Amino acid sequence: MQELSAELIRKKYLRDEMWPSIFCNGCGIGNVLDYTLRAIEELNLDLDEIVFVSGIGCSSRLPGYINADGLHTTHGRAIAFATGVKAVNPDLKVIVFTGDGDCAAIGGNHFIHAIRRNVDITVIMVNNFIYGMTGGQLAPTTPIGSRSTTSPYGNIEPPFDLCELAKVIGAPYVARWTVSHPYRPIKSIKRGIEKKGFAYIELLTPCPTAYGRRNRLGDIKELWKWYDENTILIEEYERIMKYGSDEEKERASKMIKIGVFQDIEKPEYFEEYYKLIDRLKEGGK
Ligand SMILES: Cc1ncc(C[n+]2csc(CCOP(=O)(O)OP(=O)(O)O)c2C)c(N)n1
Ligand code: SF4
Repeated sequence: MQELSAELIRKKYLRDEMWPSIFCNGCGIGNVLDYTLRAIEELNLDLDEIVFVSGIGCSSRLPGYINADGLHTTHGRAIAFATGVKAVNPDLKVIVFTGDGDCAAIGGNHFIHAIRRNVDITVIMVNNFIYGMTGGQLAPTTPIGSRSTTSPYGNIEPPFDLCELAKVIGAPYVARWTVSHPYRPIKSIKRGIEKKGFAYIELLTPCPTAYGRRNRLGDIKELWKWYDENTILIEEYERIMKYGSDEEKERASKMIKIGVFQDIEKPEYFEEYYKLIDRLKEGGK
């Protein structure tokens, strides 16, 4: 496998006519695209085997940049469309790009039911803690105390932890990383694509324009550093909660857990569905 330079990625995977991108300086969404394409390259997949699906939002613009079949659908409905694609083309790999608003607010119902059914899709959720595209409204993931256009005095709503939610509903693969380090997101995206069943990969992604600026998280460099300083590996969190001092526990409890939350095997919905159809065709009940 050849080393993938940015130039090679562009030639092999991207639509030239879509350049330059709409993303602001310092936005992490381009990294999400980069890591996804590197995962695809490492898995040696052909773009013809994949369909990219998204809703509406800055992050949902991603399928438009890839030289592959894609569906840029309606806000919140990416997972519903992806389920439809998988239903009629079970051999295709279906990758969803969705924002935290798209996935957890208007799209929350699709999220929980696709996991409950265990539909074989890979959902890459770009969590920037905010509605980026529409100028910075509160999302169900906005941390307590954070400012947005609709919480100008600080958010008082407890946020969803979508990894914990996906885990308890039973998603076979659940992971969260920050985009500030490429290796672990790429590894998780590969694992997610290979997983038979619903894979949820959440990438904490800086949005300097709608979130960082309003919450005074500093310039782009400081903002990206914030993600390293405010996240903790699950294993480290658990170690501290068991053996750490009160001070360490207090500090760890304020951090966002990153890592692999779940990696299990279970029956996939459309495999079961087509087995049932075959049984009925053979005259079974
Ligand atoms: C049915 C519907 N409701 C609201 C909107 C307006 N809208 C467009 S994008 C968006 C939120 C985007 O936030 P998120 O999904 O987190 O993506 P980001 O832009 O942050 O990547 C909203 C509310 C819409 N397009 N359609
Ligand atoms: S508004 Fe935020 S999420 Fe949207 S492109 Fe700009 S930095 Fe990225």
